[in-house]
Amino acid sequence: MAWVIVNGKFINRTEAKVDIEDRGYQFGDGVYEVIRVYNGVMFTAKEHMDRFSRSADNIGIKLPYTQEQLRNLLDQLIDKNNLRLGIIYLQITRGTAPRNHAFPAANIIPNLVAYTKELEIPTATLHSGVKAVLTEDIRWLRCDIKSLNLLGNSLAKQKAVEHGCYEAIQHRGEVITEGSSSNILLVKDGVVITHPSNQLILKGITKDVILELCAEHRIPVEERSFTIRELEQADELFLTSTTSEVTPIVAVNARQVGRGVPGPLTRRLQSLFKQRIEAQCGSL
Ligand code: PSZ
Repeated sequence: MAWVIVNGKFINRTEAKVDIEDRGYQFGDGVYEVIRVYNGVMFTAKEHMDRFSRSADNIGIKLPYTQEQLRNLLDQLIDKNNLRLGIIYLQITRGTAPRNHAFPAANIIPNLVAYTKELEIPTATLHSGVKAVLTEDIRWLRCDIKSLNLLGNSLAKQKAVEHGCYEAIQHRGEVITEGSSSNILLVKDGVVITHPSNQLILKGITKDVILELCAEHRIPVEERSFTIRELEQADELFLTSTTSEVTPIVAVNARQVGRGVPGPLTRRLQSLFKQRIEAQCGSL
């Protein structure tokens, strides 16, 4: 049986229901996290808790638990579901109230849910790399908030699928922002370049681990905006996310990146990333 958490209670997946006037359902009025679990242990749990608190805070939702209480609930969920390798999905909405754009009264009770899913490490794409397409970034200007409103991201990903690609790389005019559900990093002359974590992108936890690893290993990094043209002339390109880890991108809009195979620095960062996971969660 699959257990889920609804407002602090453990219930059966099939018993969990959403009210039609939940503001998450009607307005996308909520925020979420996806947390990777390796060997039954959450990877970068603290960073995910911090970002969840920040996202909720940014839209004026007060979390009903401390980070420690929440982490404890999620650990219990992992145990009850015997989850070894997979993800936790966690979301909170402003709550249930008669439909009105403006926030309901301050005493509204937020709805928090969490569930788990088994998920393998994507070894094939990590090894061979993936193709991507470019698409205009049509999203709002607070992409730093991990909001439930994913229509822009979803339309971008659908374009990728229709082009036989794994990911859509978004750009605002000439500037590359991020993937539909990933951050984008390029390598040029040994330097890792990626968009700064401002309001135009999500501050990816996987990306930040990579930037930390770069600092530790004296790999030069530039956090700055870069253009479509720079992306086309990159030596190496890769995307990062909780589930895709460090995935090489070997073609963009059907043109090969560098030599058209995963590059040496990408490979090195994949290996350092794996060591970091193993240090926190045990051997894979
Ligand atoms: O399972 C999936 O498809 C997942 S799990 C996490 C994501 C997708 N995406 C996270 C994400 C994102 O949605 C956007 C717009 N930018 C960057 C990222 C990467 O963030 P982290 O590394 O924190 O997962």
